[in-house]
Amino acid sequence: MAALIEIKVPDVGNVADIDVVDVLVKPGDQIKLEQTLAVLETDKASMDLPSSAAGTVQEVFIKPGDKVSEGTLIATVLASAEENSVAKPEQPVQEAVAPAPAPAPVAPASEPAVVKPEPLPETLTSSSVSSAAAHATPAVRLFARELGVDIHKITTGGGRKGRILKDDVKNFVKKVMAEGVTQSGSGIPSMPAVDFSQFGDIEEQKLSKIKRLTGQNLSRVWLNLPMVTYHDEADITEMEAFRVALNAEKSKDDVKITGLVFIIKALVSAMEQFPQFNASLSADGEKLILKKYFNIGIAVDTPNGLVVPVLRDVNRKGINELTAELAEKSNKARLGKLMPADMQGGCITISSLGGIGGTAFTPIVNAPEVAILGVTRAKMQPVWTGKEFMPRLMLPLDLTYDHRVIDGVEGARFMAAIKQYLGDIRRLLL
Ligand code: CAO
Repeated sequence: MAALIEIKVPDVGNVADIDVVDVLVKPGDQIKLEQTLAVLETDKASMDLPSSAAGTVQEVFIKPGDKVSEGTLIATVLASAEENSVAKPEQPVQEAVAPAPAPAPVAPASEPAVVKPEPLPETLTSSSVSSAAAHATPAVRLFARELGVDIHKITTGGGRKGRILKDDVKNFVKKVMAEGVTQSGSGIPSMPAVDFSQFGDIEEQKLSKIKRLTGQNLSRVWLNLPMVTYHDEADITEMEAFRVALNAEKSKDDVKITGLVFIIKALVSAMEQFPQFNASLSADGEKLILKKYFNIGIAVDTPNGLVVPVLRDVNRKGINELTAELAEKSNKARLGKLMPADMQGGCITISSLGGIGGTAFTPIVNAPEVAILGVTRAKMQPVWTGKEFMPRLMLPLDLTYDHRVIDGVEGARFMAAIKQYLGDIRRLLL
């Protein structure tokens, strides 16, 4: 014969308004005697509320966030006489109240209040809680809650009969955090979704594949590399005069030489002088892989997003050859005709915004390269020679480097070398 048993909060020792932090059963669940129905928490202790009856849960009257006191109705359980030696099936419902045993506090009253944890990755706290009570002591449950871990997500425990131990909780956190780092590149909390339509009209535009991939790569680099950007200016007055003279010799249909080609040559000469800039850090971070080839990536703006074709063996090529190659590769890039091989094997990238403007910016290293050179618009400036102000064409340069590989002083010396080559391009011949 079955009877409906009301399960109430027992005498908890003069404490009222206890927080319900977890409810572990729902209507329809089959529960055993002593199975934990809910987890309660005061500011001093956490306690499991065991069932005083076995049977089928009919109704649950509390939810996480509620406050309960002695006598608060927790749930009703339909218990059969066979299942339930504690319940008295012959008693009427109203009289069949079987108070649960007093829950055992897990922390002494003198312990500090439980600190509410910061939100953790969803994988740790997911609310898809199984109704089965996890097999763990209240102390381990408290520990899990302090870390923001939903203990029901730990499927196997290392203790006797699969009991979840503190070490199981720690291992679970380590595993989830490691997975989070691999998946998102950071393990940092994700940005909240915002419904912008609540503020006005909006239109959704799908990102191009290039933009999405570039975004992922840039985020990965941003989070993995400690980057420093160093700014300086090169005096390109003479270089510009030479460039203008060279272009004047060209016929109308020839591709014109842009300042970028000289910058590429100057960069490579500086890389020859400072080999640590023509290098990559090994994946384990233990070795520097020095490259004996000089391939320069050029960031090219295209309608689909940013792409970086690579000019190969720049040290062996002259200004005219590089001019033709830059024009060909940047055209191919804009037409979306670059092959993967055209974009591989770069040693350092140049990001030039000089055609547009700007005074400085902080480009992001195109890892596994260790540096990137940013270029903005050259402009005539009065430069003090020690005796007088002279009008000089000054080119702003921005060198971002991976600080794990390049020291600040090396960065400054490398930039000084680039400036020297650009300031007197005859040095490129040396
Ligand atoms: N200062 C002053 N003028 C400059 C200059 C500079 N630093 N750089 C270029 N110019 C001038 C050029 O001389 C040219 O002038 P004319 O039209 O009078 O000949 C004009 O600006 C346009 O140059 P350009 O940009 O077409 O040519 P480029 O060789 O300098 O650059 C390329 C080629 C492919 C790098 C460029 O077209 C481009 O795509 N730039 C964008 C790069 C980019 O998106 N970077 C990513 C930033 S975010 O990481």
